[in-house]
Amino acid sequence: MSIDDLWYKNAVIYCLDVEKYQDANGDGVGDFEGLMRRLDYLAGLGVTCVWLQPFYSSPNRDNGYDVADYYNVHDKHGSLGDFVNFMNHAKALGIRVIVDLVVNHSSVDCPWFKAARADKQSFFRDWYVWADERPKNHREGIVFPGQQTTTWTFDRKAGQYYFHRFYNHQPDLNTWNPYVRAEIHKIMGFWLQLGVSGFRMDAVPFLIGKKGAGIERQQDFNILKEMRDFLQWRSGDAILLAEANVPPDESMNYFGDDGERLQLMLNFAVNQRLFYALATGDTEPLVWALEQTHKRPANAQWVQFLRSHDEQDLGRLEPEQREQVFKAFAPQKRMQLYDRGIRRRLTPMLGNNRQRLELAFSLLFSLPGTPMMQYGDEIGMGDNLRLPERECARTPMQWTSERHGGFSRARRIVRPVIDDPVYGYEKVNVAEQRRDPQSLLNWTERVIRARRECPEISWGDFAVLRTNIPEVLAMRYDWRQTSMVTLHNFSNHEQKLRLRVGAERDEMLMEVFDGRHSRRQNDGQHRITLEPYAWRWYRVGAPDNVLDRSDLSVGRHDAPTARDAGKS
Ligand code: TEU
Repeated sequence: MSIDDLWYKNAVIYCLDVEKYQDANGDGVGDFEGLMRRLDYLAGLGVTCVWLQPFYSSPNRDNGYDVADYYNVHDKHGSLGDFVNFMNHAKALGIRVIVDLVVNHSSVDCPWFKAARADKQSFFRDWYVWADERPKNHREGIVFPGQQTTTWTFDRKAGQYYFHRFYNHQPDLNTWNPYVRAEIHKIMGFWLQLGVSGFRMDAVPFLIGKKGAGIERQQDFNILKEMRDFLQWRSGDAILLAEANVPPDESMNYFGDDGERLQLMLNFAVNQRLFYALATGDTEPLVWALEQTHKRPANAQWVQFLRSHDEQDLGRLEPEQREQVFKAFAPQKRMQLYDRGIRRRLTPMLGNNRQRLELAFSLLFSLPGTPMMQYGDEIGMGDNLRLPERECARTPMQWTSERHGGFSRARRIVRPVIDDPVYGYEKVNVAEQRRDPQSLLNWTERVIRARRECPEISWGDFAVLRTNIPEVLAMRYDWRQTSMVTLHNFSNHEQKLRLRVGAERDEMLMEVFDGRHSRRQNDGQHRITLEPYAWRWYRVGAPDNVLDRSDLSVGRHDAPTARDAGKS
């Protein structure tokens, strides 16, 4: 096996919603035709994998996470034919596509639910979760506090209560029913046949849970193994990426001890502590999360991300830590959401400060794992807090300074494009930033290029290096005969760092971006001055070593061993 076979390890994932990306037919809603025309933009940026948020037939009461027909494209985005055209162009450009698999629940508009509620004897009745009485704990486990008041709602047609972990228009599927499991496989098979490279699995901890009134917490991880087996019989190199916001010590249950379940998991543990570190300069909880998520099977991988399409969840921080992040990044109540998170976009959270944005992106692209970016962050898009809940950060992509930011030529569009004086489309757009060599867009493109040339980060083992400055995160990556070192200064102060690298040939550190190399001092340490919020990526060793390793990235080498891949 070569490095290219485990393509997801060194991928750059870009998450987008077809509805908000590009409208080609002028009806005000983004579509596959429009997205297809923008694929060359994504290829130019260096994206290797696109994650599409739900584009299926849906009443769209939760941004498409309420699916009515799992086997179709919503007609506002085009037809299945347009989808296949889009897939074909993505393939031609070498871009892989993964799609959201939302099978913890369906929409109330799904024909399965319609049949289930209409008739107690229906084959579909047991596809959902029912109770005659409303369970006493029906307020426990609500996901959207403030918007959702219960997890059990009475359905008059059915004459019973149904369970819904999320909004009441999203009845939970009974995933312990073998027919439901078979249907999930069928859905996967359908989209695999159309060429997708895998799935971002929504709400995995809930999906595998046993559901019902008065049932003790019980999870069936075998569901994940069954899905993985099915997936790989149908398409050997396809992947499952889990959205599972669970404590680090539960993560091996999702990967499986021998990597037999899901290949990828979003790293929520690191994500929350990363924002705490950005807010306070205190890197200790981040180091803890990195070390806690160090262990993984050789074929598995963490996905690192900054902001997503959801709120910035801070629910796993200590209350006082959470307060500090709120104070720094969301000081007004209207910027916060669900008592646990922040609903703003990345750039406004960081005060539109270029140094801090670069620091955040440098971390995204150098923390151990596969980076995933949210559409629009590459140009520093803002948010519109007048829009409700999480919608504020889901506005149309800003392409040009024309009307609606070049997203659509329609008079009215699906959501207003941002038009405030700081983040409005006239100032912040792709066309403008293309012309400016120093723009965030061009800078991001350069970082992605560098990142793709650094398989040590995604394939190697890593260690956090202890230094004299607690506000600096210093890391070393080792893979085969090469090593890298990254430094990130979370503080607003210049720092004089003393660093012991502890790798072979560490007398020279060769900086990847600006060429400010470092030579080891007689006492065995490097002395490096870091400006406020500065970051550095170094290759360890003199330039000949740099040449050696370019040979490693072209895929002529064997599969990693467990030792290579950071088994601890
Ligand atoms: O989110 C599932 C989920 O569990 C989240 O609510 C998560 O716990 C929370 O946002 C903390 O980050 C997914 C989608 O990402 C979200 O947009 C949907 O609303 C939700 O599923 C329901 O389908």
